[in-house]
Amino acid sequence: MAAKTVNYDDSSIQILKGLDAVRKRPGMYIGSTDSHGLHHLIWEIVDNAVDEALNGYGKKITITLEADGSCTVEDEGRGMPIGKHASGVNTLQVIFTVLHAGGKFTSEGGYRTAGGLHGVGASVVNALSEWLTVEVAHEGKLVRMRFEHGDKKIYPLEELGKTNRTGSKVTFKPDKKIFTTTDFKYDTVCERAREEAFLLSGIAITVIDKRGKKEVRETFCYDDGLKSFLEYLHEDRNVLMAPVKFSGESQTIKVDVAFQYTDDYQENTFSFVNLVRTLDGGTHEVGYKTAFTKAVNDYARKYGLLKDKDKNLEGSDVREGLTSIISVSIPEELLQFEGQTKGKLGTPQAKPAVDAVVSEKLAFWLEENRDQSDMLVRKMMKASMAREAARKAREDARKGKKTSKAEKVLSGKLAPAQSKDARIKELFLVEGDSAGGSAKQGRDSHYQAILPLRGKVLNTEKASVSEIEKNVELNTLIHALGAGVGADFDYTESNYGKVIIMTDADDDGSHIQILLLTFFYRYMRPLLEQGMVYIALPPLYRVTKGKVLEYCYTDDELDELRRKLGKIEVQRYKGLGEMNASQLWETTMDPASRTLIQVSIEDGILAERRVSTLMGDKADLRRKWIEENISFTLEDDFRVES
Ligand code: 2B7
Repeated sequence: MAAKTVNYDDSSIQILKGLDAVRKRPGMYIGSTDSHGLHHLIWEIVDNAVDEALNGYGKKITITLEADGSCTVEDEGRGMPIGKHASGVNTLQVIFTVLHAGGKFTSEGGYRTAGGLHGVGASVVNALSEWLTVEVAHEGKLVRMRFEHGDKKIYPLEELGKTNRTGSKVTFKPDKKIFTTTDFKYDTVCERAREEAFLLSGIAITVIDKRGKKEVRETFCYDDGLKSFLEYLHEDRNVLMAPVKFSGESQTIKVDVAFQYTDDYQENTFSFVNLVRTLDGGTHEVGYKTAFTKAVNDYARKYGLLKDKDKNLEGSDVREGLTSIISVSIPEELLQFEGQTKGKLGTPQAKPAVDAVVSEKLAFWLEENRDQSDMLVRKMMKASMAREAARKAREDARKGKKTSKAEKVLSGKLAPAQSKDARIKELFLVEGDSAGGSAKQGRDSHYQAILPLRGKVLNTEKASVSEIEKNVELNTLIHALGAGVGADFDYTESNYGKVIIMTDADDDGSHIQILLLTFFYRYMRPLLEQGMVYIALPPLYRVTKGKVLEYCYTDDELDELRRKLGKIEVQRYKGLGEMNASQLWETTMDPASRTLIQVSIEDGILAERRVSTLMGDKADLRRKWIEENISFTLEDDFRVES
């Protein structure tokens, strides 16, 4: 981020560094040079267009993925400044060739709202592009400028003529030498465009893809964005009320929050700072939660729903089934982020600001909507009683009955590992008893434990905690991990460092994977967030030719082997059960030769929608979703890494 005050030496060093610094270390400026970094280029440019729109100029932004692999962003703002800059050159040239030029132009009394940590601007995009053109309609003139490899070749500003409209248009072609991929993903661009449109009520963002045979386009525009956001998230859930939204401003911090209850058990909070997601929360979330819990308790006491003898409702009771969106805009000078990935807001002022808005407006809303409020408080009291009962049961268990219960649940099912070191231990969840038997024989029992899964795994998307606790398979799994479940789950207490799902490579196997992942997503999410869940990849084929024995894990590998070896003998594995213990060890369990797929959550919002669509109780939506996403594989739901 640009320093607020720069002395002469600093600024001249910056200019001397120029764009080569960006090309040398692109990661420093855009995070990475993979697909993620590539798409970042688009958002850098779009951020500027969004800022212009937020300043009140131009409500339409268009992003076009061009046939030649370039990307165009267009707005209907005032048009970037095109006059001579103090330094003597054209202002457009400064914008696109001087690092950190951004902030200096936005001092029109407003502050940069869009963009978060990497808000480094147009020059970085130019530096990482083979070429970039900018067309500006400003104060009656239409002009154009072109750059190649950033500042390597700068064409003089061309005057194209007169115009009576205003706006800016930037087209850039990402540099193939810099990025590991230069293939923009239409869906990725749409997802983010939709999210920005939700957060920016009234602004229309259109995404156009001109690369295919047929042009595809979608426009995202919401009059009441946060409410639409909740409707989108809850499309296939049973909601208990219409979405509620509060807005306000406190000490230069703008606050928008919206919430809605569903009949689910999970709480979900999506928070944003200056349009950027704060995955790890921070002071704005704390302010929201504190105020929410207090307002509800005050209401419940005032109307005698909570009696004097009753304890207050806890935050987790209040938020059971609650989805919240918290969006704050904070002036740049107050911005402060924390944590390893800088995904946590540290700005102290955000807590009282959000607290003030929510306290006042929620208290008012509760009073104005007595029927709904009473219904919600009764639901929260039920959650509170369930929590108390669970706590009591745990306490009883701790007083002596625990070990016997865990032992009873696990006896005869789990083949435990000998080591006491959780970090090296692996828990295999194995489909079927026969494969479970081979796995038990073939494993390294020092650190590998086997839990065979019989019968169907429960669809936890539709089940309550008590149903889950009664389910034998999941109960066994919970006890084997020994780290609790739901709100009580603590991954640091896990008996295993890796949980490995091992199923047949067929439809049933994928279904079991999805059911287990759904359970982890809903009830042990930190396990996924910590990257502790894996999927084992058993081979599809056993190939022999004379004395040569090889295993193939994909059809491509098999084709490759055919090309290499000519005529071969191929055995197709229909299931894990067809392998004997030593084959299973060698191909699927031995760390020296196996392939594991690590499961992680790519994007909370997408995962949320996909999990609920796939596993929810609205079968028609599920069918529609699967039809529309024919390429459905696990990778679509959960990002997987070998
Ligand atoms: C800080 C740099 C980036 N800027 C302005 C004015 C308008 C304007 C911009 C923009 C992206 C793709 C098409 C202000 C210049 C800031 O100063 S950036 N429009 N659009 C944009 O980047 N779109 C501006 C005051 C008076 N006139 C124009």
